[in-house]
Amino acid sequence: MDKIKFLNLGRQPIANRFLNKDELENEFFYNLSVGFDQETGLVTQMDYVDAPMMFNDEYAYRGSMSKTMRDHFAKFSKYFKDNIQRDPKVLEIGSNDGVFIKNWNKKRTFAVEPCGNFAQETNDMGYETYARFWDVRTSDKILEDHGKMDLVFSANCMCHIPDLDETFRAVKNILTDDGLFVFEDPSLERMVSLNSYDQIYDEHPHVFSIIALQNLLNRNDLGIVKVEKLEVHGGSNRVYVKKINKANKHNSVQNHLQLERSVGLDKLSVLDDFAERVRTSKHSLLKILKRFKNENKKVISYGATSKSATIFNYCQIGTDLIQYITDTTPEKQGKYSPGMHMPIVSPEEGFDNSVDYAFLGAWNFAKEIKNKESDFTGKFFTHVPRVRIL
Ligand code: JHZ
Repeated sequence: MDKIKFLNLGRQPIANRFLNKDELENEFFYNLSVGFDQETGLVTQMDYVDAPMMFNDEYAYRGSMSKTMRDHFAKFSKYFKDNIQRDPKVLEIGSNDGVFIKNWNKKRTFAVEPCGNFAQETNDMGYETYARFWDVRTSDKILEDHGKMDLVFSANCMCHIPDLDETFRAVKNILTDDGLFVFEDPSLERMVSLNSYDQIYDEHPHVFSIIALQNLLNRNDLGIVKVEKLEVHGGSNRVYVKKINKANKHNSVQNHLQLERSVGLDKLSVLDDFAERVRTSKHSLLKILKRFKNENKKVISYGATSKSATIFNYCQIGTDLIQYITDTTPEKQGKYSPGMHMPIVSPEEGFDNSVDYAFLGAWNFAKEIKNKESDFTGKFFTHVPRVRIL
């Protein structure tokens, strides 16, 4: 790849590695900088963290923690069964805690999940799960065991895999001739327009534009047939893909490509401007936090997200500015946040009306959180699309 660097987010930890007290001393850090691949238009990190450092038996993120995501996958599964195929043979790549596959037939649904703790969990639920990384060897193995798949689905996983050529070849290998490959990941267009640079962390080596995906898929004999704009995870795209000889394009593909070209996502200068806005966002966030501190306010963060690991480490925000973080995930509670070592507590313990300001670490669930916390007398604040109190 011929990458040109446009953004440096500094020294960063493993974003989903929540630490015990005795682990604080020896934490792993790397430099997070982001580049633009001139050949494909892919926005991608300059250096990738080794996958087993991030995805292992201690992986803490649970996709089913939010009602928004549970409903989101149930809705897509119903749509697919009602409109495309009633009882397809399904493979999910990156099944996490089963939030997607639990909507499907146990006998005809298979999963790949490299984090052993979650592979065990979905195997126990009755879905045969291969505890390994997705590549051509894994694809060959599943092909041998179960044959080709009508639907290959993947949510928030394709953008986690550095080698996209191998990844897409492995998908093509296991798809039936008329099969659909559907995946969803955060959108570059939304990240740039919302200034949500926190979409970038170790687990997200790439942030996808449709322009780049089209280049990468086509060179692996796959073609995009449809693109849907999604509101989840701060703005994502759901991309429908078929083998290239079956890939009749829906209008949405051209519309998305046109939108991205009009914004200039195929130009480095647009990404340089974005990087400048990221630096401005950092200064504004630090300014408002210092103001709260001078006013003796109680400030916490809501949701120990991977995204907030990027923000807190890039802006060097620690317990002097934000006292602690609340999160509903049992695996994160009682631990310390990556890099800046802020304590994580349950909402029952840490979220009440003694809090003056709560930073929305999980800003992508703002609606769900505001509904749930309607009795909160303090205020939420966020950095998207600019630093502001809600
Ligand atoms: P959330 C993860 O990113 C990592 P993160 C991963 N790389 C990815 O791509 C995306 O997910 C999809 C908590 N919470 O989903 C639960 C509350 O405490 O924004 C979660 O820990 N109260 C796989 O970590 C976190 O916030 C609530 O009411 O940035 C949300 O994490 C709600 C709704 C959530 O993803």
